[in-house]
Amino acid sequence: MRIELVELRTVQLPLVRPFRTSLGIEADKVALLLRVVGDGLEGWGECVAGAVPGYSSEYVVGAADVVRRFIAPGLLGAVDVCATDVARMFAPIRGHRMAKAAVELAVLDAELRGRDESLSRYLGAVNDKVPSGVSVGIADSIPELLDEVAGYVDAGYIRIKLKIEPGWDVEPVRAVRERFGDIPLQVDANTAYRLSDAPQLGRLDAFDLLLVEQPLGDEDLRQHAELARILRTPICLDESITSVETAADAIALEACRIINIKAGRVGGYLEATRIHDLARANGIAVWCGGMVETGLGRAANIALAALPGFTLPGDVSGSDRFFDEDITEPIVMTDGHVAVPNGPGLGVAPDPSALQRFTTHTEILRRP
Ligand code: SMG
Ligand code: MG
Repeated sequence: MRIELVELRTVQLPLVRPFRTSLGIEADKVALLLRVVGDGLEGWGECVAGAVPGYSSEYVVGAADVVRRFIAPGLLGAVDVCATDVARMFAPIRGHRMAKAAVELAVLDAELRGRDESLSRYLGAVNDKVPSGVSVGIADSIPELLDEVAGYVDAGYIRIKLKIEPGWDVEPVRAVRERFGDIPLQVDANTAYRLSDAPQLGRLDAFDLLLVEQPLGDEDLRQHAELARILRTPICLDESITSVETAADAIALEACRIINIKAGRVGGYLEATRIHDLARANGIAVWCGGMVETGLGRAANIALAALPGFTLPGDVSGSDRFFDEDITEPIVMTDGHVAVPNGPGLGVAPDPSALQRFTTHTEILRRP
């Protein structure tokens, strides 16, 4: 398509409850949204960078700056842009995968709408609904955690993920196991441990967890491989997997048995499908991660999660897990599953009034 306009829009949505991880606590979701317009088409993308560079080095204002200064001029100056060209076009800009992923998604959404094809079909989805897991933040006390988990179990979520950190690991896991029995349960440390914590992490082996996600630093592939030889619980990598190349290295090193795929973290949905294919060919299970996305990114994640290698439930919860009101029609979890959107492109679009109310900043860039 010939892109005429690029819109950068920042939204801020209050969370239904603060979300605390080993990285910090957030009471609002701040997201950069991108809109591209051209050839009579419109496409939306959501950038998963957070308000602060905690989960990764990217952050909302930085991502907006990269798009404004280095990516939008390329998009607006090109005769024709295809979603499959975006990664190559902007490869000279190092890193900034979350920003690039959002751009690629917006172009892909517009293209797919133009030919009336859904993102799920384009990516190779084989399911029309996917199992819904939920990620539970660090609580102030075990009783409060159990109350929160009970709400999700009652609502029908079929897998629970507990955020952990040193000082909040074995006891919450034990309490959840005792109260809820053998529900599918896993934990996520967001890099909070060191290899020398292996004995403490080994105590989690008693609880038959599906996996322990990213216990060590994002650059510690070799140390994860060492930890994997000590733990019985399978290691799943999240932050460490930034591309198909790092996925290949992690697999070769036996640093993980499972990969959490987040399209934003790896530079886009196309790279995400390559990691899916590589993992599948190597007998590595994958599941779809979440970044507290609005309905836009959430819809795209559900499409990805419907690919055949996604054999574990993902962090693909209903919009109401995080938001009283979303900027799109809400994603609804029913009977432990969310429906894979089948409309053209993302299959959802922002509601103009909700979008307006949650917008904190808008910027429009046009073809010179
Ligand atoms: O979208 O359901 C969601 C959130 C899932 O826990 C979740 N994401 O490391 O996997 C992860 C975290 C990253 C976001 S919190 C910084
Ligand atoms: Mg994680």
